[in-house]
Amino acid sequence: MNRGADIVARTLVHAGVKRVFTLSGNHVMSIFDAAPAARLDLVHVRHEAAAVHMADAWARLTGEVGVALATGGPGHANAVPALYTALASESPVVLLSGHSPLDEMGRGAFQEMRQADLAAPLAKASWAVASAAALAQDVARAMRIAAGGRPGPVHLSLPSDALDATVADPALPDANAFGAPPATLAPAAAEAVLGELARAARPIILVGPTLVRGPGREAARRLEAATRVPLAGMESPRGLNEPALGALAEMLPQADLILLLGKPLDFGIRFGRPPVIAPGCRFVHVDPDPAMLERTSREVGARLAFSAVADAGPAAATLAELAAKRTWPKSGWFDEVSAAIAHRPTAWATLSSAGVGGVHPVEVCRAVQRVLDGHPDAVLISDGGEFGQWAQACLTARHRVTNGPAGAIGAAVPFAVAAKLAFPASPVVAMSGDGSVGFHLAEFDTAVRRGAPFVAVVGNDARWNAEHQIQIKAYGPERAVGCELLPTRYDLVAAALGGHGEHVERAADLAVSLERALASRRPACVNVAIDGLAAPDLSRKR
Ligand SMILES: Cc1ncc(C[n+]2csc(CCOP(=O)(O)OP(=O)(O)O)c2C)c(N)n1
Ligand SMILES: [Mg+2]
Repeated sequence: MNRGADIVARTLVHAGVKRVFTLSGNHVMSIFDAAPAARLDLVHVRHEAAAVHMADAWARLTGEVGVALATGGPGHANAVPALYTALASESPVVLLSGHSPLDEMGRGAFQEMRQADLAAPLAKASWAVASAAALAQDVARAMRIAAGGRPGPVHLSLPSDALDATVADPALPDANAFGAPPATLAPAAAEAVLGELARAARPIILVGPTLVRGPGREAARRLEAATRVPLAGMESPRGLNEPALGALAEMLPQADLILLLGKPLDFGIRFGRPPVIAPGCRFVHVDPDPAMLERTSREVGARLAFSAVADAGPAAATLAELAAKRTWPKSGWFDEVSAAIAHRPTAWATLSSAGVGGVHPVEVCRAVQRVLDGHPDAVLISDGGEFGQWAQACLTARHRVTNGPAGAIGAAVPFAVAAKLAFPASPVVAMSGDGSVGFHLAEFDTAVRRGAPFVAVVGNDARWNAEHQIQIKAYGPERAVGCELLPTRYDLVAAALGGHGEHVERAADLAVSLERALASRRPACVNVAIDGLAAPDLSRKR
């Protein structure tokens, strides 16, 4: 059929999209109708924000554009907030939303809403398709924008009359309409960057989210290995204090040159100012977005030694290739910074819970790490509060999806569903606080229907501990208010939704519970009564 909805479905499949994450609604039923014939898999969920989170995790784990589909009006409005996490994590997501018919706009149409305006601040681009004839090219353009430069979410509203109309020319866009050639780093610019690194005594490379995953991460690691300039990935709202970076924050003030590679100068490094960064430290900035380079220049002035526009991944690859042809000065700096990043208190290795007040998060992580170590392609999801900080301090896996620089809690369960669909043979473990896991518990139902058996490990301290910790530090323990929760049996909720539940009160039971959870082959919740500790302190200055 040459109906607009069929063109949309066929265009997506033509672009390599196998599945969309969606929740039904009047405005998009034509696309649901078109999906089977186009061989487009509809993963239908329980909340539109979860669909966007799934598309986000799918994009980060596969490198493909993740596509979410919501209905118009309230469905769209539910989906929009989840774009913020994708935006901050530089995740190429396209949110397609149904929309009132164009010929009823301004006349009080059903669920009429200025949808593009609503999504615009959280997206790289946001618009409504103007006619049925424009559908295919607009879908291609949305995907191209999402994947290009600094990747990120794009929103496209699809008016229902355009979806229902017959399209006169059903030709699909050329394959190259779905992606633009990357902006590479010119060899002369690359040599200038490498020259700055080579001349510095204590250089550090800081990279953004696209260089901590997939092929970008491989290129970044090659660059670090060739230059022996220490490199750190930054994708946390806690900036340099991300627990995965150990005691890096202690080394940064000693740096005399920082290469920002696809990493904006922002709050995460305190805008390049002392005491986090030395007043004399110089910067080199390579970024896809000229506005980011201008912002750095405004912030640090003449301390910006060199800048160039280029996409982060290709720039890292070029730099690595050219760096391998140079000889690099030997110094102890690389080992010093690496040791700081690797720093974890030695007591953690042998730490065991007293048995009162719940299991220590380090013990939970020790048991989970054994699961992750059991598979070369294991996926770690980390979300939510102080427990998430312990997880990020203690756990490593080949693939990691966190709530990222946005710091928005609650995406663990939808992330885990998408991760299991992307890596069916891998163990997928989602670490979440008890507060955060409550946001999207209903997605256990989606996981059961889709046969996506992940394991959610809930650190249950019966409170919103991260905020409780702020209260006791800033206002005093007697003024802590509004952050208490109940020791809810989230394991029983998962079981009621058709999954598997485990309740753990003693560290000694963790291993066997995790094993049973994995063996159940159902989406599982391991609900652990933990000691509600503040996030780990990784400084060595104590
Ligand atoms: C969407 C969103 N709402 C609120 C916050 C503020 N916040 C950050 S951590 C946190 C508490 C999380 O509680 P829980 O998941 O139980 O983890 P815990 O800190 O208790 O380990 C809150 C409310 C946020 N970051 N994002
Ligand atoms: Mg909690």
